[in-house]
Amino acid sequence: MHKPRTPLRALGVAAAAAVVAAGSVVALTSTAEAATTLGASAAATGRYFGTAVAANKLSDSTYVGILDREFNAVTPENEMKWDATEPNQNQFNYSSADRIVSHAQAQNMRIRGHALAWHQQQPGWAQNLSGTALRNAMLNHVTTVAAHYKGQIYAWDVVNEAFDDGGNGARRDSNLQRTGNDWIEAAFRAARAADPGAKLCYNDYNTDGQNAKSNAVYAMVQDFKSRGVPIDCVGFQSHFNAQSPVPSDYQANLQRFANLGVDVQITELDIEGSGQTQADNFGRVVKACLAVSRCTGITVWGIRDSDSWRASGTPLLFDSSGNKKAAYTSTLNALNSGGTTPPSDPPTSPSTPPSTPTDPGTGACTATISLNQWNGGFVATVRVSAGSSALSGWSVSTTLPSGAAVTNSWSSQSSGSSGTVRFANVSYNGSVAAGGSTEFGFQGTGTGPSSATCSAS
Ligand code: G2I
Repeated sequence: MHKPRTPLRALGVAAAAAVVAAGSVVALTSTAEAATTLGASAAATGRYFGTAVAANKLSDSTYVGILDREFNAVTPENEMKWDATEPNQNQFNYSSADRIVSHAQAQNMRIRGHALAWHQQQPGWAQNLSGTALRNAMLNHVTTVAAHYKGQIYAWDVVNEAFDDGGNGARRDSNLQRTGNDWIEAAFRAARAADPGAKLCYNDYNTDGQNAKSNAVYAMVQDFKSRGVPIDCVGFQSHFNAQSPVPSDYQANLQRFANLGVDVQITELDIEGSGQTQADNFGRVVKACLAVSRCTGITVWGIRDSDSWRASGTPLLFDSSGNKKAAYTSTLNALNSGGTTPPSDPPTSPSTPPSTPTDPGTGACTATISLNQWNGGFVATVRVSAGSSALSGWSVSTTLPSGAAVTNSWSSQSSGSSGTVRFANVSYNGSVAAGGSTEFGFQGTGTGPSSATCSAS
């Protein structure tokens, strides 16, 4: 998986320089063992160091020279997004993504897949869908793309940027969110089924320190782990500048997520600035990852400043001519300063909860409906909440207004489609801890119901 170690000749040059600089044999010993590229240095503590790659730059020899020398992981910058891979519904195009994948494989680099479900960079046809049609199209997309790359992806950003920036800890409003709050877990389940070997990540920005948004993501991950929704990692994009500096609690925030039992990864690192200030910031971020044993790797969002999505901020490790910046040196030194070792890859988490004994309860439950109603149709998201005892199964009944009909449901087993309709739990969401809750949804034509009754079974 990893690139070959740095040639001895290169180490000799580095060691000789260290003797001159430090004037001591001790320095020679430690520096002689330090690797001289980002990827090899990260590999020394069991991590990867990657970059975003654009397929149309693979013909640029300076670009490819740095890529192949320095990095041992890649993330396609745009080529695996929905608009690129499924430009027309059910017509998949992997040509640009496959060029990056082939290059990475020839170089023994890991591949991070980015991104299966996102509110941005959707093809036009998907932007125009809603409700069940969009839900099904999204699940079909996740399944098909993840299956195409089965066995080749180290980690997938299954869902990207699904939370709001407003400080309210809410989900971001989007066409995907309006298909029902469980769209994220549905995407993760579909990805697991399609490629059981890939780590499945949730990826976001402005979650790099503890704040309302990262707290909301934290709660979601905690909930997913408790209900057996398959999630293996959380990506912290880490796009920093003067308005959004490296948070003082960056390492602590990575650690609290790791403590939930997921890997953490720095997925899109760039830091606007220059000189020693920028260099120090890169060093801090790298050291934070190395201090967290479940921080398994770092990806910068481009190679040269001129390759960046915000090139004017010169946020990367190489200048526009491909020369190493002070930020590069600081990053390399931080990687070589040693760190914790990630646990060797455990098998990915099962898609059903481990058999933790929950009270086989038969307590009372309540159901609350949140309705997204439009002219002629609706999506209902139903939250089933346990009372003071746990549930081992539940069913929810609701009476539809006349003329309304259920056309589709998810995360439940429905019976009946008009009049009084009943929804029972499915295998993975029947157990609800005391005080806990779960969600299911359904879609229909006409006017949706506003209330429902829950009974425990
Ligand atoms: O915006 C920075 C990143 C934030 N997190 C998710 C990442 O996927 C995102 O990456 C950027 C790419 O670096 C840009 O290259 O995502 C942008 C789109 O949201 C990418 O920009 C787009 C341009 O907007 C399009 O006009 C262009 O056609 O790149 C496309 C391909 O070059």
